[in-house]
Amino acid sequence: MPKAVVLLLLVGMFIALVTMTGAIDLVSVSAFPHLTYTRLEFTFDGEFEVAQKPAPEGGLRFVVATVGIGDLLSLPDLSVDRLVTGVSVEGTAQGLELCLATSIFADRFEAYATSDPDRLVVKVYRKLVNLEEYATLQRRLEAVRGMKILLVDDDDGINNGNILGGVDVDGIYEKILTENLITYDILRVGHGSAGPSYDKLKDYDCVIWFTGIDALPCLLCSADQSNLTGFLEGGGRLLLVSQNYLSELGVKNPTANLAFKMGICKIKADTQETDVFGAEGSFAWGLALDLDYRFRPGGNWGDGFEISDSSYSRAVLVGDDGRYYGLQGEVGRGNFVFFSVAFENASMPVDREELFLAALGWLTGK
Ligand SMILES: [Ca+2]
Ligand SMILES: [Ca+2]
Ligand SMILES: [Ca+2]
Repeated sequence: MPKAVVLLLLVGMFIALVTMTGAIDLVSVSAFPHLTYTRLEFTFDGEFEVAQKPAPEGGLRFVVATVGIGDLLSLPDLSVDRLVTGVSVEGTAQGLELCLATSIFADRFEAYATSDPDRLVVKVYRKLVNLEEYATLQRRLEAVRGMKILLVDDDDGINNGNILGGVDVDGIYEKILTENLITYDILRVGHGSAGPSYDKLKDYDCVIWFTGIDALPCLLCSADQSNLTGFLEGGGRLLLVSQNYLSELGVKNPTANLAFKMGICKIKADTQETDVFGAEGSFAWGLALDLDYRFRPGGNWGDGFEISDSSYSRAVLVGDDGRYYGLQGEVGRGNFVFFSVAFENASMPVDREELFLAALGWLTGK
């Protein structure tokens, strides 16, 4: 037998052995009720495969191919939840069956897996039964569509000319805008170049500017910052998404930069916070973002910050660590929304879209 074949056989046997002995357990089930959805998290102690199964009796049913229930498993009490009324776990021949009983208020749902810890996250959304609420959302969308929008792709990705290490995240923004029938112009900032001039910006009602994983020296250079400040002072609306603006800014010349005008005073760089929530009283109230960072291009180098006591800006996103990760406010006659997290890495596309549209909707209010 050739050596290569023997090696392949040995590798095959090894893989089979690992698969046989690699049974994993479901170790916890948690529920997190929110305003518009209920989120359930099933945490396993290893990698799992899951498939949805038809549930003729209603609700949702999933089968996890690798069987096992951990010793300390306790199920959350969902007796007062409006969307998910119960959860049950049962071992069957096909694998572990997870069943969620849903109420008549529940509508669509989404499920996705995350690693470290290995979790199955299921979100069950509230039905939009309220016509007034629906009309409000439609009016918001109409207002957003009414703006002349410039999308500034400053992620320093491959399509910006950074062919040796760029990661493009522009597709995420284009998809949300296109799917919601929001028209826009796009401008790609070339690798190593500054962004659009003030003269270019002032032709638009709204500028959406994102920097992806871009870092120094051309992340958001002083020309970009003064152009954006001029745009805001003249009455422009800005949505800025940058996970590295604050960390690269550091402490140099804080009085002259855009962050200072936004009211940001203290920065904690690159916290890698993974759970951020909509702040009460902001347009994001009730939303939550899971920010994955281990297995995604583009990392998660979000920066936490505080705002000065004299600032009228308001927190939009707050992290588990109590720091701010998003801000809304006014500069001159204009208004802005700033996210200091890798918004592109949100595990749940529907959260990302909801937050993005809520931000644009809030900008139209000025
Ligand atoms: Ca790009
Ligand atoms: Ca740049
Ligand atoms: Ca950063």
